[in-house]
Amino acid sequence: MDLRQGIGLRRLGTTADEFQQDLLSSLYYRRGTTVESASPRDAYEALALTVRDRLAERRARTAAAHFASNPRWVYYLSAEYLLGAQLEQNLLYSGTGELASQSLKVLGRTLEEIEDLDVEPGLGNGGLGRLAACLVDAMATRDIPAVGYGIRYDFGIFRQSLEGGAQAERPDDWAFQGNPWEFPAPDDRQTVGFYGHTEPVPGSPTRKSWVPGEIVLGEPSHMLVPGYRTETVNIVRLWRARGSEASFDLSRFSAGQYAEAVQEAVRAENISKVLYPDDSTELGRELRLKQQYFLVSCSLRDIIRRFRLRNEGWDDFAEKTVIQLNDTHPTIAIPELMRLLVDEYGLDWDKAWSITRSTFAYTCHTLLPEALETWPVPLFERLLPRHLEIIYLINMFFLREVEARFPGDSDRLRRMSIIGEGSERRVRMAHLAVVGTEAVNGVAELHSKLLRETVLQDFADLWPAKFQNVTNGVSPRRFMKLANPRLSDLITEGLGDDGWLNDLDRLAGLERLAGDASFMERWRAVKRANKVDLAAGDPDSLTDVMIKRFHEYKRQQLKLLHVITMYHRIRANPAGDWVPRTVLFAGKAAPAYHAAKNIIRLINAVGATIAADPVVAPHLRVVFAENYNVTLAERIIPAADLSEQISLAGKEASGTGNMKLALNGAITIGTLDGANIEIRARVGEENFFLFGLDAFQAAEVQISGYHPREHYDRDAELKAAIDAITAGTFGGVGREVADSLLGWDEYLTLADYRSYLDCQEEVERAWRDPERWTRLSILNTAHSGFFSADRTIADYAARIWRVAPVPVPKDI
Ligand code: GL9
Ligand code: PLP
Repeated sequence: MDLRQGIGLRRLGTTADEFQQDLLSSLYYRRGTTVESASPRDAYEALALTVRDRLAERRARTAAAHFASNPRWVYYLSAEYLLGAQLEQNLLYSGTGELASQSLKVLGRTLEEIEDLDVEPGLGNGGLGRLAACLVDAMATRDIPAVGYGIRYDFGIFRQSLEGGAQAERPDDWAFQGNPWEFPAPDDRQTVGFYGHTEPVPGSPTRKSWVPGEIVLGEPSHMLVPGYRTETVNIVRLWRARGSEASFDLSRFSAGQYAEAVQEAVRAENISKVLYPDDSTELGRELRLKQQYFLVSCSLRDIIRRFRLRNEGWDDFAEKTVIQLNDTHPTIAIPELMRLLVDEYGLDWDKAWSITRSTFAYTCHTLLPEALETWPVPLFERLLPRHLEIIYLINMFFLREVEARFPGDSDRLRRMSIIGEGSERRVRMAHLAVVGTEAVNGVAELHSKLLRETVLQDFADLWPAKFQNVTNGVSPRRFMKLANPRLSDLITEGLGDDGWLNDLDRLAGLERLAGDASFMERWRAVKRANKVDLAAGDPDSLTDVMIKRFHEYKRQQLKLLHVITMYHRIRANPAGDWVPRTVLFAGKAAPAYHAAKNIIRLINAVGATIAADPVVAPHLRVVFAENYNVTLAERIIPAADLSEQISLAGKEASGTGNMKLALNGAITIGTLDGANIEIRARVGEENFFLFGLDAFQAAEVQISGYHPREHYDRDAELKAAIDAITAGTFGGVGREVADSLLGWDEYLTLADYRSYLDCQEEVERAWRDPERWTRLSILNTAHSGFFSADRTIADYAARIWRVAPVPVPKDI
């Protein structure tokens, strides 16, 4: 290593005195205040800056090492990152937790009170955004040179509260007091065009020039993403939209037309104003497409800028660059790179296409047809006229290739076309993503298989080698070490050291302790203490959790039918020997998704009825925890006994909550869906509560004609549960839920009801035997090491990205 590349930074101190000095200096010189007048916010910001400095020093060395080695880079493009709170994580990753606790005393504060001020950036909706956060964490931990690109939304995922048992939404102004973790980089801003028209370029058949009708600026800032127990610190770079200078109309302002004077700037800034709460809403479709192009255009120019710092010409671009598309949201990157290469840099079409295709890879995260994005052609044509032309050309060459392989098969051409020809012509983003990339992957074995065999079957016929599986994973640092310190300490003691945090397969070493009486006793005590902390209900009750976004396919309504049936059973036999249960729900519903919101209301109505019933309340309690986010997940997961993963088989692409819960010793009750299948295969059939139709059977039921009423008529307990809703037992709430279950029941809830209830009885049999339950719990943790995001990243690195780690030396 050439040390001249190094930056010769003074190392920041590692003693308590030095840390305290730095804390005070942050307080004085960067917050501009004093010990005497420091508010809790000042203390928080000063601490955050002091910790951030430690990471920034590593970041500078990382940049130097990367610059020196000119590696192949991974660029992760994602419209969402659900990063979680930063302070606790950064204390852990910089090894300064103890120093911080000590030093804060000088300000008369405790770390706990400071941590409450550390708001999580809610820049994602749920599983997909949280996965992005776990993957960037693992890339840094595995020393992969990588940058995550995203959007710095002013408002993240809405804050949920309950009003009269119904979901209410408030805006999430997450950074309104500032965000100390972020480095603005206005020098790297980019210019993005929208609308306008295209003009031919004389002498060139493929080149065009695009004259945009609106110009918006993208200003980046970045957050540091440290690796755990390694020197690497990568970044996530987030773009914020700004009006250009020209967007402020001084003459109107001077004439007193204040609103008109800024209207163009306001329109520009709206692009990064809010995260879309899921895509089940028709609202703001144009703005959403604008967001996607904004992210893509800024990020690609930044990627090219970075490439050209280190390289000349274009020959090495695809060799030095791999761009991972997190779902279809950033897929316009494919025509955008073509546009940049052909129109702006003058490459010929074939060369540009060969570079483009070997640069991108695409991860699909769904099987739900309504979640596969398509855009109306007229909208595309108006907003991105040049991109539509490029898409048409890509499609023409692509369909020629299909025609050559399958001559005369016009049905196939119609099915595979990037342009869908229904009542309205639409651009199919998933098709564009498959055509324009080198690799396509699903996120769990079953999901990848179903992609190949159903939604993307024609493409898998054409290019079988392109399709792969990379099963999702989660960060053991955040979801074990930070979320569950008691269990982590016990595991470390059991295994002899804490190397498992970077090598999660080592959890398998717990297997030999699964029969050790004293270890089991302590394992139980940890779970109990976590339940006491959570304070959701009796810590000795079975804590049964269903925490995830509300969606009909996930089937919170099935869990609810179980609760209502329990309620009926206990009322019918108050003296019975009931297993006390606390059923905990948490999750948000998209604001426009009425069916999901009705389920939330019904849960709360049922919960209230049970709480008010002196016969049932001692045995059964229903809790709805408001505003599910990463911070809340970190509190609930360690306290869970039972993990509800009960989606209709074939609908949940993977799930990651299921992995977090299993790693924390919750036992899964679940269908053969998504990654549940792989969890069961690893923890063992006898350590997993399986019920319900499998994906094949579910498809058969649906094809052969499904009649939910037959189940209702046949099963007295099921009938009683649904009748109770319609009869008004729960205050008349939930009739729409009952109607949809009896009317069509799209996700076969009634078909799986009996099997689910039987399985819950097995759960209770196991629970009544604490030795058995504890063994199950330990074995779940012991055999879930595969679900580390570090393994996921090792898979991407080896099979999709073909990148090698670049370790950062300590002495650079
Ligand atoms: C999702 C899938 O539905 C999940 O099964 C999967 O675990 C994650 C991550 O791969 O991706 N796809 C998707 O659109 N969401 C997922 O959770 N939804 C949200 O993020 C709201
Ligand atoms: N939302 C949040 C806040 C999460 O922490 C997670 C985590 O795993 C999810 C959503 C995804 O949950 P699931 O995989 O159960 O859909």
